[in-house]
Amino acid sequence: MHPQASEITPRALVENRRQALQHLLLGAGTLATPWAIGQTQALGKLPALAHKPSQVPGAQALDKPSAYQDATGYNNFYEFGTDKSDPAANAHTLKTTPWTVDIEGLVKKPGRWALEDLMALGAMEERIYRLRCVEGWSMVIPWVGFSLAELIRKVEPLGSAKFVEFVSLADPKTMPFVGSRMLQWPYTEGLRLDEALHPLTLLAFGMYGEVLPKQNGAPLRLVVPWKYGFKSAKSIVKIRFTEKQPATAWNQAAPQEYGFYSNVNPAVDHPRWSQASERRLGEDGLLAKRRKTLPFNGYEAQVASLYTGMDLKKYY
Ligand SMILES: Nc1nc2c(c(=O)[nH]1)N[C@H]1C(S)=C(S)[C@@H](COP(=O)(O)O)O[C@H]1N2
Ligand SMILES: [Mo]
Repeated sequence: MHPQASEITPRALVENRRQALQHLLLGAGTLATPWAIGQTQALGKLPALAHKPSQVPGAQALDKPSAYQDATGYNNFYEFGTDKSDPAANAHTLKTTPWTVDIEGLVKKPGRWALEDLMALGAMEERIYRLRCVEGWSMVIPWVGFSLAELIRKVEPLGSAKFVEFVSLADPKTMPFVGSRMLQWPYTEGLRLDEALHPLTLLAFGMYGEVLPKQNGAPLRLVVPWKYGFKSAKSIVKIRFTEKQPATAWNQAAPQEYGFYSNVNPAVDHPRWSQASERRLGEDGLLAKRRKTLPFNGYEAQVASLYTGMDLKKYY
């Protein structure tokens, strides 16, 4: 379970701040960024990932990043269970080395990439993005990675390529819920090629200055900040370029609930609940108010032009 804000006593806060300062002095992690000084939890003690701040418009969120403990303790990663606490408890079995990513389909340069070669392809940047789950909670995470576009340009899509499909690992030996009837496995997602090429679409290898924790989709995942969280596939092993719109795991499971586009849209309710507001992780005390959900999750200025002329109620 992730801690309720109401459970954090003033004394615990002081204690945590003291620990954070100790970390800073010991040089662990990358606590030297301004937002991190106020972190109330220690970071994950995972290997640090060198990066610079991003210049991409929209990548410098105004909201304060969520506590590391919330971002890593309250997750959806159905390969490891359906409770929010399951991925943190179970994902330790995921084996992230060696790791390869296959580039397939309509590209001039298909092939298998070793993780290390992929990571060396672009300059690592820190991008502070909101991520909103379709279930009505959200968080703000300082991701580390680079635009997916850098990889796409390298593999040279053919003129016939119109969509990009992302395939997550599905290893029943290390992922206890692969095989459950929740979803069809492997977990798959997809974007239109122009969405995949948008500079905000991030190939993420880290967060909070460190490599990704397993429960957050190590060793690499997508982050598409203007879409509901399920579009951001974790632990990717295959990227396929297609002419036709690919099937996606959630769309196959419940097509009337999870469309292909799934842009965050407070005006389009989920069939079973409103999407007008959201609960920010770490702000769930009794008195905390829900936040109004923003169109395109707050990235309207950057991405709305991708959808001009489209009826986003029909293409939800
Ligand atoms: N492979 C895979 N990717 C996935 C999921 C999943 O179950 N399996 N869950 C999605 C959902 S519903 C959300 S909200 C985000 C959550 O990312 P986070 O755990 O880093 O917050 O991951 C998405 N990517
Ligand atoms: Mo989600």
